[in-house]
Amino acid sequence: MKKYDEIKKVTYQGPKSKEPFAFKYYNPDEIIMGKKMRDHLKFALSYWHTIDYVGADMFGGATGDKNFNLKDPKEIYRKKADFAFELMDKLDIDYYCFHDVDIAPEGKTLQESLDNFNEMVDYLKVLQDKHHKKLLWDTANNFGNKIFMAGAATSPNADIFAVAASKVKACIDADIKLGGTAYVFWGGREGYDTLLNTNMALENDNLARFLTLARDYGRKQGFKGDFLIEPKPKEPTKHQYDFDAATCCNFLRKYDLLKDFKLNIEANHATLAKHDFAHELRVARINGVFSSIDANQGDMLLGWDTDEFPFNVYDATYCMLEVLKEGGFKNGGLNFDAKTRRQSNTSEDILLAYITGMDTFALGLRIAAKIIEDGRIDEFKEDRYRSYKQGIGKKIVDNDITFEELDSYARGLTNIEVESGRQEYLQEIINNIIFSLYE
Ligand code: XUL
Ligand code: CO
Repeated sequence: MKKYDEIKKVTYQGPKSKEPFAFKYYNPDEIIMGKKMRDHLKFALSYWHTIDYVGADMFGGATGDKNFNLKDPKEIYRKKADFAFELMDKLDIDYYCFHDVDIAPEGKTLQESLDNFNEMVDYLKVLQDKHHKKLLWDTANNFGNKIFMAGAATSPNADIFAVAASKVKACIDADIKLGGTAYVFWGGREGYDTLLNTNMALENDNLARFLTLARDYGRKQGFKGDFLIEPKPKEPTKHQYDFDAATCCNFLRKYDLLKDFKLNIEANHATLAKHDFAHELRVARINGVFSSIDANQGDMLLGWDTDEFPFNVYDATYCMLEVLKEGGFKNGGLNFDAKTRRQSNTSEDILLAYITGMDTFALGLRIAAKIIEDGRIDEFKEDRYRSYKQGIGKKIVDNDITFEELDSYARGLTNIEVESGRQEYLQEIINNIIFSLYE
């Protein structure tokens, strides 16, 4: 197998290619349903695992090294940034995203950390202009440092609320400077482990206060993008407040934040909440809060957040079907943790993880487009609800009926038939489209 340095650019070679460092399905400038694949997919490189993760798990330390034989922390982070943009060039990825602590070393004080961060933001600006890349979103890591052990906005200590605000403020400023189109709040440790020590009402109100203050600051500074919540049901806390898409919608509605906040749906978080990935996307869509996707998948047998690079074609297909039905990404995109496995500890593995993930979603897009063009699934669904197009059904959806009228209508019914849902037929259609795609 070729070495990382030998691979200058990963190009599309089509499904018959056996070249490991080539796309088999992702052809960035190919038009599908009137749009380039790159614009449908809006791939974003996620900094954290790609650039910083070195294979450590709960039972052992690093298996890789991302310090590039350097000692000075500032030099290391500059080199990491160079590496990130080199990767984006090789993979033809247009966007990236990061946490504050991913891009710069943490200092001994908050002030020192902010200075390091701002210095690196300026460096990223130089790199993104030089490499013609765009920031999709950034976020503050308000969960790693021990001061956040009891949460950030939901910490029982108000000083921590202030520290968290200072970090988010710096990230919003950076987002504006780098032209990001979204800002992400993943809950981190905003949740609890036991009700015995938790004032849930105050913590929820404070979380809403924090998001409102961040929104007000961002808008005042001219940020026009989406503020995003990334739902997750558990991990690190036993119960995360942003449990799933429906819970987040309720929260946003209760605190009057729906105008500015949408969701960043992560595949692995959906399954941790015992939902399909597509379920979470659909809930977001029907509530008008779909924006962006964190595409790494989980492992159903493990049951924790494995953040694995995506290779499940069915999930990617149903995901891209939701994205197409939504009319595509607007301020959001599709970011990858693409966390290589602990045993995959080389730069080649990072490329291979991205190639597999991007090809999986490219294939998902191609299949989803075919499902729409084929039309059988949509036709079936449309026909299944035809009773709401006329007569009593039409009156129901037009809100033009009373319970008394329904009662007298129902008493007059003599022959009621509920038709088969035909799930078997529909699943066969999906398989048929998938497996005849390259015949
Ligand atoms: C954690 C997770 C985060 C967010 C950004 O489970 O998914 O990396 O995507 O904070
Ligand atoms: Co995520």
